[in-house]
Amino acid sequence: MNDCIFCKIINGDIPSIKVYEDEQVYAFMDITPLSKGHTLLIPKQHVQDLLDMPAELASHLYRVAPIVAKAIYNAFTPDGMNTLNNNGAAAGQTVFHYHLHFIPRYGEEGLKWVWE
Ligand code: IU
Repeated sequence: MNDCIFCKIINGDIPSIKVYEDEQVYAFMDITPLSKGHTLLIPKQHVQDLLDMPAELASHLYRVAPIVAKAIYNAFTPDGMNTLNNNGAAAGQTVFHYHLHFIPRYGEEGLKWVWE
């Protein structure tokens, strides 16, 4: 999709820090991280949200999710991690290309819910 910022990241038109890539998905560091190591995993195919995602693609993306999570644990050694995705503006979605957030949590900060 021409005006989609995440499609531009996948195409390399906008730079990003890559965490993982294969034929179907791409993971990169969030540009405004909620915590150290905040990463997004996205399908290369433009899919607006979870409701728009073909089952096979969802299956592949969630097969990759533990690989991304382990890479973040290895690199940043957090104490815990939230994984979540927002679907629709009412749910807080601001970029309308599906993305799964990986938000590492550290010590006492891990007990606070910072999604406000
Ligand atoms: P949301 O679930 O749609 O609210 O999350 C969008 C995320 O995309 C948010 O964490 C942004 O910081 C992130 N992001 C990014 O990493 N790079 C960008 O160029 C833009 C948003 I625009």
